[in-house]
Amino acid sequence: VRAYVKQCVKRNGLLTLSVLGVGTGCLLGYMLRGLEMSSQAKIYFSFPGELLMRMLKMLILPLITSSLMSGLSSMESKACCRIGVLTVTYYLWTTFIAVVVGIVLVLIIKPGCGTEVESNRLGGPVMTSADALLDLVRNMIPSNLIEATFQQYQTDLIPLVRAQVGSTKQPSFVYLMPDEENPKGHSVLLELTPSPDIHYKSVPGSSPQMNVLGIVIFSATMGLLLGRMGERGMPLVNVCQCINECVMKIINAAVWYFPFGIIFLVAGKILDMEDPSTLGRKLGWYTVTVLGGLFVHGLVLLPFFYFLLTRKNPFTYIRGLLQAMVIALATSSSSATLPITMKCLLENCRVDRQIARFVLPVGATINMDGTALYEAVAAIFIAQVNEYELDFGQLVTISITATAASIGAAGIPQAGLVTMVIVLTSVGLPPDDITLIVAIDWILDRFRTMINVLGDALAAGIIAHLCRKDFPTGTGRKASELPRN
Ligand code: DAS
Repeated sequence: VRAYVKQCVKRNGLLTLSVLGVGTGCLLGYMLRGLEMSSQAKIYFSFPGELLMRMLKMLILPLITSSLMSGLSSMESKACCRIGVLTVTYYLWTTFIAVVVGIVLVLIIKPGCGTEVESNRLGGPVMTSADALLDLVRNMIPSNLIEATFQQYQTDLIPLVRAQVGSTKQPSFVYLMPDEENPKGHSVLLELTPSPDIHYKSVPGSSPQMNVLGIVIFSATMGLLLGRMGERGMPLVNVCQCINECVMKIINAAVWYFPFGIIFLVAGKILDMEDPSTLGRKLGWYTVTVLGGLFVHGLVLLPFFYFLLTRKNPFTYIRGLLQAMVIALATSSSSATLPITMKCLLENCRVDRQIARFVLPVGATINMDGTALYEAVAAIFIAQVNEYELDFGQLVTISITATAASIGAAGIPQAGLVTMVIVLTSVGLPPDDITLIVAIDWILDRFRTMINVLGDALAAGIIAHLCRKDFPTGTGRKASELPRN
């Protein structure tokens, strides 16, 4: 009985505390909104939440590199290819389905028709979707790994940068930063150039975002090559396995801080948000459409695919993922949630370690069903607000570019807002019309991140089941029971 109670507290106690953390954070945030805190006070208040984000981000790089390199190096090549093809096919298929769900819902509900939403267009040159799509390829091949660890290439924001800083030169790196002077205003865009005259100031609570896609591509390539080096590669494989085990131990220790950090992370966000009552009038039906689409895709279609392909109860599996989904809701970053998703998969869902190590890092980077659905809905919503009739060909273009944009979106807060430029420009819509939906984006971002994480984790369970013959360890066994490989 003692062991069961201990296990129950370990698995559910943390989840309960995390859910209570989100609730307490919402309550605290609303209570403090009336106090009109100074921006400095807000930075101090949000500090415990910032520590939570930094703990999670700190683990992303060692987790992804060690997981992919140790996971792929121990797979034999045929199984590796089979899993790779199966994984990417499944990801593309579910992302496309998510986009179709979004398009059908937004065409039925028509949230943008008759909606009075002011758009403070910044003007400036229209960014072609080719530039943004080129970002996708640039980020796959980082010019050097140190830079990739700290910076993600983003030209999508050039029109906004030019409009705000009057710059005419081509910025190389652009980041959305909180505006210190006007915390309620939209972000200040800073620009980095690779030349020595970098005029970059670190703003508390924000930091350059990692180019996870580049890290994943490099680590997967290294893992495949290591696997073919036989004994010669074993020293590095062992190092990766040790790093991976240490990262999982750090996660097990850090998770008990999370409920406390979540309170201040959520409360800090609520302190800054626009008055919900004004948002409700302007963007109510848009929010309903996005949340409705995420619900249909995440809690109806994906579980149905899981049942169809594994003949197992999807909701038992999803119950094991609740901790990761709560962290996704609190952090709105699937990359930052990755360590917890990995922990849930191995300990609660008992997915084969090798499969989890490969499918999850790739999924957290390129599989974003929630983001794809959101970008399709947002683009058509913006077209409706502009009374711009989209024909069938343009809807097909939106479905393709929303899928591509979600692949290119990093697993960081509001990444989907940035890559939406690809979708808008692909059908001739003004890219800076994203200002129509910025105010509500931070809430919707949390829910679409939750669906992104859920989609990655369900994919790992499906792939593990379909490839169980390739792995004698099979699924359903505790990670600790798996042979050390
Ligand atoms: N916040 C992103 C993520 O981490 C999703 C998005 O911005 O659309 O998955």
